[in-house]
Amino acid sequence: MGENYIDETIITGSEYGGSIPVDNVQALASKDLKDVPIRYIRPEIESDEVLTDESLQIPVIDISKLCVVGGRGYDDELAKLHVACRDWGFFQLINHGVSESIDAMKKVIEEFFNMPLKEKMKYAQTPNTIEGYGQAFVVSEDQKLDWGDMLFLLPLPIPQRNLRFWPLNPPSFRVTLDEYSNKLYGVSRELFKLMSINLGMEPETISKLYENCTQGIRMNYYPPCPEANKVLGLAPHSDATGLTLLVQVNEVQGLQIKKNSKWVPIKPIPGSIIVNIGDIMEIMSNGEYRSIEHRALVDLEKERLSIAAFHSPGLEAMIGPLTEVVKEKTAKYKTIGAEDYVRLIISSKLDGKCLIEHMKIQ
Ligand SMILES: O=C(O)CCC(=O)C(=O)O
Repeated sequence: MGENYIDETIITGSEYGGSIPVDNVQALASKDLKDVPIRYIRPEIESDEVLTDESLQIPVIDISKLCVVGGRGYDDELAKLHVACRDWGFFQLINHGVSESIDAMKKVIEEFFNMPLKEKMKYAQTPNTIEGYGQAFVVSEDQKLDWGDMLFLLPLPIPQRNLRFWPLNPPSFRVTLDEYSNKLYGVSRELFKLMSINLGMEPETISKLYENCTQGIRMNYYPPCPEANKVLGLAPHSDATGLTLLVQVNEVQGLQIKKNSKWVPIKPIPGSIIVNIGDIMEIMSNGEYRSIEHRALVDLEKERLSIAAFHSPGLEAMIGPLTEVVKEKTAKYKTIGAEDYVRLIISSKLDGKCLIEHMKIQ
């Protein structure tokens, strides 16, 4: 199994620690390397089984059919959403109505990563912060490294934004990210409503917990790699947060999810949002919905970019199975405060689904 990936946090500010600085991968990749440094090589991936059967794809949910309760196609699509959350933990969302924002965000993020290193380094992570430009959560000197750089920001809650890490270049970056954050938060709230209904609760039960949502947006840049089949852009992990909305920026594929111990390559529908259930949603649904391990591969010749928006309840929330879901059944997970949950993320050297194992009641 892969290395530690505390990749999605619900953390704000500096108090929870940061990442050990390592080489910029984009700069490394531009050096016409013959051999990739050993810290990026992952011998274990050679023996991983990857499904080549293209008919096995995650469900596609048309959210336009879910706008009017009881409207045409509503019941079928709602049932499909429930199956997607329960049996897959991943689905593609189409007709979401936020395409303009997504296109604008794709453009600014491509522009940002194409800028000279010196310009990007103005927004570099600083000791003890998780926001900024750099790499995700390197916690030891001998840890294997991902073949990718990222810019990670926390747009929500708004009062806690740290604009020091928000690029001023390209000039439209900040306004575009602000709009993107707002639109994607809106989509996540719609989904929470539908999931609440599917879990037999009042429509607002889940979204109320996300009123003070912590939203992290992680923009990933994976340069081409001369040994693409030996490295990983992002090692296997499940998202520690509630719900992730992921957008692939260009046409280069690389996302794979784990299903029945095999890796399934995902083919994003152009314009779609890939949605996945995070650990918090698995816990709150008492295991009815599952967070799924996934990873990102890189390409031999082309760069790949993606944008992941992670949504978690505010720090005042309790993380545990919802009483409305548990009813007379047994709670399968512990209940702890969101701040303690964050500390649990940070203090464990996570491996795959290790965090959720800590939360399970044995
Ligand atoms: O690049 C991708 O497709 C996956 C990104 C991802 O899983 C993440 O940022 O946590």
